[in-house]
Amino acid sequence: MIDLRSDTFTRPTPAMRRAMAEAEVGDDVWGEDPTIKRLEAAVAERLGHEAALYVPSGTMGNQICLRLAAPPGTECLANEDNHILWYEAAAAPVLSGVQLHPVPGPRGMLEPAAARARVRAARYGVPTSAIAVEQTHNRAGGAVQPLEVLEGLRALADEAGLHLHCDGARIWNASVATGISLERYGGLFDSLSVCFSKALGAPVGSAVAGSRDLVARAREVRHLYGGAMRQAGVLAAAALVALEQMVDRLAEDHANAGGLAATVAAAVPGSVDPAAVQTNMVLLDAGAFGTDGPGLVERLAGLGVLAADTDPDRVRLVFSYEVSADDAERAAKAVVAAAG
Ligand code: TLP
Repeated sequence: MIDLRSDTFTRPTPAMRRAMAEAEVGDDVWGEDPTIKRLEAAVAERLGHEAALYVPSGTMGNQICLRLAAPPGTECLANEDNHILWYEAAAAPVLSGVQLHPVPGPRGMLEPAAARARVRAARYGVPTSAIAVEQTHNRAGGAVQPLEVLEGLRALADEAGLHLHCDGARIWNASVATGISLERYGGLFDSLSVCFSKALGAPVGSAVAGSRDLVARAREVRHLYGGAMRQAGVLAAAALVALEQMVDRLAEDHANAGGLAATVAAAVPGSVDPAAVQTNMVLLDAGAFGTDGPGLVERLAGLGVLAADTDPDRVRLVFSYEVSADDAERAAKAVVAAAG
C-alpha cells in the first residue's frame, strides 16, 4: 500500500530514533531539559523571533496563540477553510471565548481588502482583535499564501491594532517552494505555530514562536491546557533532526506531487489542476472519476493507494519522505486506472 492519506502518518527516521535514544533530558516544567531548550532556540532563530516554546501538537500551538491574541468576547478573522475552523474541535470558542469569523477567499487566502471590510469595533457587535492565516493552506491543497497578501495583512494589523497569527504547520513547505526564507515569513507575524510532525517526519510536537513576553505567557497557557511535559527532550530530539535534516528534502515531495498531478491531469480531464499543486498535496475532483469522494477512496484502496476524502466530492493525496519517486509514479498509474 502507498499511503497518501496525510504527511502525519510518517514514522521517525533512523536518525531521529537514534537522537531520541541518546537525548539529554531534564524536567522541562522546571526549565531543565537541555534538548528542549536547544530546539526552542533553533526554532526562534529560524523564524526570526525572540523565543519559542515546544508544545505537544499543532492544535495546542494554535489554541495557545489564539488565547493570547484575542480576549474573550472578541473575534479572530480567518479564511473560511482554515484548520482552526474545521478541525480543532471548536477549541477557540470553548477554551478562549474567541469567536472565529470565517471570510471567503480563493485558495485559502484571506485577502487584505476582504479582511479590512470585516474589521469591527465594539459598537457594531463583536470587536475584532486578531487575524489568523495558514501557511501552507491545508484545505486549499497545500496552497502557498502569497507574500504580498501576508504583507497586506501585516499592514492592516498594524493599522487596526490587531494580532496577526500564522498556523505554520507546513511553513517549511512554503519556504522551500518559494525560496522565501523562514525568517522573512516569520517576521510578519506576532505569533506562529509550527509543526515537526507533518511533512518533517518527527513523531510528535510543534512549537509556538513570538516575542519573549508572548512566549512567557504561552508557557503559562501550555500548563493550563495540560501540555507541560517532563523529560520531553526524547521527543524534541526528533524534532531537532527534523529541522536540521528534513526541510531541504521537501522539494522531492513537491516534485512527486507535481509529477502525479501532471500525469493524472493529462489522462483524466477535469480531475486536477496541476498549476494548483505548489507543495506536497494534490486534490482530486471525484466527479471526474464518475464517483464521489468515498467512492474514489475505495477504488484507490483496491488499487493499492490509501487516500482521504476531505470533502464529499474531493480526495486529498499527500506526499512525504516515506513516499519515493517510484511510489509516486505507481500511485499516478493507480489514480489514472481509477478513472477507467
Ligand atoms: N492536519 C491534519 C488533520 O488535522 C486535517 C492533516 O492530516 O493534515 N494546522 C494545520 C494546517 C494542520 O494541517 C494540522 C493537522 C494542524 C494544524 C493540527 O496539528 P496536530 O494534529 O498536531 O494537532
